[in-house]
Amino acid sequence: MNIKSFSSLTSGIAALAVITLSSVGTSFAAEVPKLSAAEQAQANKIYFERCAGCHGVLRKGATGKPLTVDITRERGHEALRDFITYGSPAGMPNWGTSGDLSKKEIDLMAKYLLVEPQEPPKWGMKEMRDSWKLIVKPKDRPKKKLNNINLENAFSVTLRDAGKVALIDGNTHKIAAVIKTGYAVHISRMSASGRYLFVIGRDAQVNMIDMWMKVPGNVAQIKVGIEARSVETSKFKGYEDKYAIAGSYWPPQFTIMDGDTLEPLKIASTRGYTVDDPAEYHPEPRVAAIVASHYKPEFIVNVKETGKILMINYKDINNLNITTVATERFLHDGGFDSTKRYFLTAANARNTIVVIDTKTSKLVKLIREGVNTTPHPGRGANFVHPKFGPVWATSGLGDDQVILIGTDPVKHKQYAWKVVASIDGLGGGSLFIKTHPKSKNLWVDAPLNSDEEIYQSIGVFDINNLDKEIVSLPIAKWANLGEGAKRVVQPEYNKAGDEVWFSVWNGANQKSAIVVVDDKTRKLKKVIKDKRLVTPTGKFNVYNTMNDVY
Ligand code: DHE
Repeated sequence: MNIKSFSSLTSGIAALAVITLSSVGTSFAAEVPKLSAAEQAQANKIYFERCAGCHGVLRKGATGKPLTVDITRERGHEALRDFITYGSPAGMPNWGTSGDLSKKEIDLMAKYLLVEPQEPPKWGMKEMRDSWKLIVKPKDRPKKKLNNINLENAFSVTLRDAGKVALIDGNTHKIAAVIKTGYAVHISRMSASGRYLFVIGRDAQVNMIDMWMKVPGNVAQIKVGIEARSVETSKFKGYEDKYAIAGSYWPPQFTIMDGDTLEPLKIASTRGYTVDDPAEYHPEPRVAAIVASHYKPEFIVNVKETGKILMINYKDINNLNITTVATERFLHDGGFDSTKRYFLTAANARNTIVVIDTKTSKLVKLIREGVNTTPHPGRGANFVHPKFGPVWATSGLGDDQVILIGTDPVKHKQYAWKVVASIDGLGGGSLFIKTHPKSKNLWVDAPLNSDEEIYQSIGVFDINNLDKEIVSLPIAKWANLGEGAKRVVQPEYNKAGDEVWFSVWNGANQKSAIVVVDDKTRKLKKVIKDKRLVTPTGKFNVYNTMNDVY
């Protein structure tokens, strides 16, 4: 395989599709199907879009089960086909009965899983530099803000299948700009000053958007790999806006970039031994969540498959000092406690919450007792419980429980780093939970639940009265969009904490919307509808994101 031939490829899918062509026509064991070049390319595309996130590029498993050929060949074509069609209560989506994949596509994927996975190409400094575009040099950028958008209350909204973000003014509820980003765009993060917005696509394209431009737009762009999910910026005092970091799923590595230009400065591999077994070398330890420490010049990087958290000190960028904390495997997402000193993150396939002290760069605790099944916090939700004091909450994918963990080791020592309560949420298949320091509400979604009434609604608790049953609000109904799945996903507050926004996530050819609810009355305030709002999912309020308010 010739690496040079990939340097011009712009999307991960294309790269994944091309690399397997060389394997077509090679002989496999008799029972292993032979796929044509076109079938391989199509299956690669589907696998990248639908499967790789949970099962891994090399199919070694993480949130999803391993799909290596020793396992798939044992299962056989029919069992694989049925599993893909109907899904499982453990969280495998029902790709067939949901209508997402056709019978023909499922048959192809069942065959594809019987064929040995191919390793995608590497993506090093040369490929990165070739992909790097400095669209507007720092010296040519505005010297002051040139637009009327209330930037601190703007929202960057992921338009997943459009490969764009919409910048919505939180005061007027109007779309201020729609900006092209990477493929199947995933999350947005802010620079510490709030001037620059960083967006990462699943194809590992990072876009840097200048919010001071008359119409905010891209000033730099780079591809840090072939598949990625996370991006963050330096936030420690004295290093504001200095560096950006992006974690890749493939190749398994992280890249530190110049915070003004996205010029790639340092790449480091995350390959290594797992925390379970010092003899188990993992070839694909993907980078999941990244947060920026407020206590030290450090990035905190979750390495999913090895179960290690890297505290990367960026003080001396040429001599990176990395503290490796052994925790638990399959690290996914997480966020800070209300003091921003402790990082709480889910090793979700191990039903564990890991607590890291960012001041000492040490593990505080692996919390297992009382943790819900497959916790999925997003960044979690912080509030003061009447009895337990400050707590951090998460919902989960595998059951309907919302768990509260005490986070105050000084004044509420007896509750610190323990699951102090587990309460009935809206349902399993929950992805995100949110509150705001000024609010008395705790909002919980369940977009991956199998019950339509549940996945089209949002649940809300009164944080001073958590014994009272959760109240369900029919957000998708309020949006009145016509046909489609209309999954309600990710609550996000405005800066003032008096409005909460929800995405009503429909198919790419169907109508979607953002629903704004008055936080105090829990009544509908506004439905933002616009044909440009294609598949809205995550929303990132500028002020809350730059200050880690959640
Ligand atoms: Fe995400 C955060 C990975 C599917 C919406 N998602 C994250 C993070 C990771 C991750 C590692 C934490 C980033 C950070 O904090 O630095 N997501 C993955 C996957 O691997 C997975 C399961 C499968 C895949 O193939 O990508 C996946 N994610 C999804 C979706 O399908 C969602 C619901 C819709 C979408 O837009 O793709 C989705 N993920 C989000 C959102 C966040 C996120 C909105 C940020 C939440 C926050 O509050 O910070």
